[in-house]
Amino acid sequence: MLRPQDGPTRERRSLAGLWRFRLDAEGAGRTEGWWRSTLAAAEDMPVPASYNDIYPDTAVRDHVGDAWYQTSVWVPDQWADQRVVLRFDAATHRAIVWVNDTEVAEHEGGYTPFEADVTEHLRPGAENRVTVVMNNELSWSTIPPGTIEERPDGRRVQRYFHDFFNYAGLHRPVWLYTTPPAYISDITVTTSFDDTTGVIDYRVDSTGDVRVVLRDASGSEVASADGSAGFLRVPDVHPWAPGDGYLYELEASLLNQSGEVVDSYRQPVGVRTVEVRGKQFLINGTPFYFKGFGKHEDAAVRGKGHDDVLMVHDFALLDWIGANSFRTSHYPHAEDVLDYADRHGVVVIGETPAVGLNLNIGGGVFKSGERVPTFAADRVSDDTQHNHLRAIQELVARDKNHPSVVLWCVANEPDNVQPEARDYFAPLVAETRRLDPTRPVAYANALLAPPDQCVITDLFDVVLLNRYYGWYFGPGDLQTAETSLETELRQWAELHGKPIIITEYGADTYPGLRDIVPSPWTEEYQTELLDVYHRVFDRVDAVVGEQVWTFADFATMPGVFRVDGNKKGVFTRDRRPKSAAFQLRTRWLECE
Ligand code: GCB
Repeated sequence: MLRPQDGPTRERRSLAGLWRFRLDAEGAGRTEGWWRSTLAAAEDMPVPASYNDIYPDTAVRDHVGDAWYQTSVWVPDQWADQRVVLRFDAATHRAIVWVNDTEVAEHEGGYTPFEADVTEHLRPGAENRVTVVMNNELSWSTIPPGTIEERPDGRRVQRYFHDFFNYAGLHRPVWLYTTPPAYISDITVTTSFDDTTGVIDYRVDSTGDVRVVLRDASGSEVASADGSAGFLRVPDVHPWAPGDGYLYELEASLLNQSGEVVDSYRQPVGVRTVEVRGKQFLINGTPFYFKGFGKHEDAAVRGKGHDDVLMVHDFALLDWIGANSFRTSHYPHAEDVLDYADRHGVVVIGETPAVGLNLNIGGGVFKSGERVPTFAADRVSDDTQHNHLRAIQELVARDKNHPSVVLWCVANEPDNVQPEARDYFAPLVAETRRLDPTRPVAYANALLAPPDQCVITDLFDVVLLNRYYGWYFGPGDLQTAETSLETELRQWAELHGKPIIITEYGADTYPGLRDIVPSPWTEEYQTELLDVYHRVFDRVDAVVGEQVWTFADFATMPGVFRVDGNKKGVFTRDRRPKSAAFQLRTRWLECE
């Protein structure tokens, strides 16, 4: 699915702004047909944004069930002979959409786009009603999973096993856009090198003859070809590389029988390769060391609402601190973010929303006592796997052309010890590789058992480890943390001989809490813990990356382990630096 764009044959209109909004915990709107008229008793709701924190009201923040959004859009007369598409960059977690009185789309999965051809349902030269019923419930079959508890007073409360607030709503842009009736529906590019020549393997999905032209960043044509699939060769290519987001532009044109252009689409292309060789992770044949963060989409008031202001600021902070990469924990981030990463040479680990597939961890906290099985007919089961597969398919379909994305992370901290985990993951890994043979595949591993008890890591290309020695394990004891971490990393390296990226390490830190003798929650403890980990990473050559948990403090569900959310940020939620920010900046800029 191509992102909407303006061009000689296409036009787009953003539906951002204030929509009518109404909560519907009882689900009355579906039976009463609320899409058929102007939404009654509605309040204003900005789009894009999560709805939870816009009004200071627990009924909104903790809402479970349906929520209705509605807007009106003027469709110009000139669009009458065009194909018109309604596209949601995301709707969390599921949505049904109506245009005027007609249902046009249904989608589940809160972080990937969906669209509908609404040509037949729109009235050009008139106002048209767009109504969406959103639902935020998580169950055993959803990705991520969750359960709903009913309280004695009848209230329904959403529980979940992951450690970030269950924000919901229209988090990302919504578009109405046109294409000609005959149109280009998809483009796929993969790239390689033949010595200093860049080779672009392209495929254009459409219904007719295709011509492609490749231009460099100055707009000069460097290659062209006829046909819907083929290769373009660029002598003396300028590769896309970490820190150098050089992009070519592939213009694909769909031609009619007289050779006239009926549709065209411009696809940015970064020429680069990714390879895992032994214990190394190579980008363009050169060993790459990941420096950066696991990062959430999260901000005060907006929740997970996409915001260009915060996006540009966050990338500026990544640059300031000397980071070269981040992981889109724990779901695909907005497409604008990946475009930005492409253009600025920032390396991305792209993750699915498969987080919380582990009943031995709750809200980020490890449970003690007997191990609880996660994979079972009445828990994470075939239905979950089916939805997980779809989440992978939609992620790869969306992000396959982004040079910044170098690795697929198909799950965060799943139960990797229960034998059934292998049957669950093997088909998912196989499908990811089939969909995209060019990128390595991984999952992020939690410390549940020693490496030799893990039943899934050999299915993957890279070992991603989230580690909390000195925090959840032996809080306050950094000496033991240092030896335990080193021992464990050496075991992984020996057992698998694959590159290891530490995708999480860190400590909750209350900003401004200081101490001469570092103790948990102080800024000094956070910096000292990071120092301990860095010493170990520098001694173990299989370690090819360090991504601190986390970039900035973020909202979580309430709990006694969380003080106004998760405080492991190197920046506060409003992006002020803790001491650790200066420490990381020194380390990361030094080893550039
Ligand atoms: C983890 C999870 C992450 C949590 C973090 C924590 O292992 O992957 O989602 O937020 O720990 O701080 O507990």
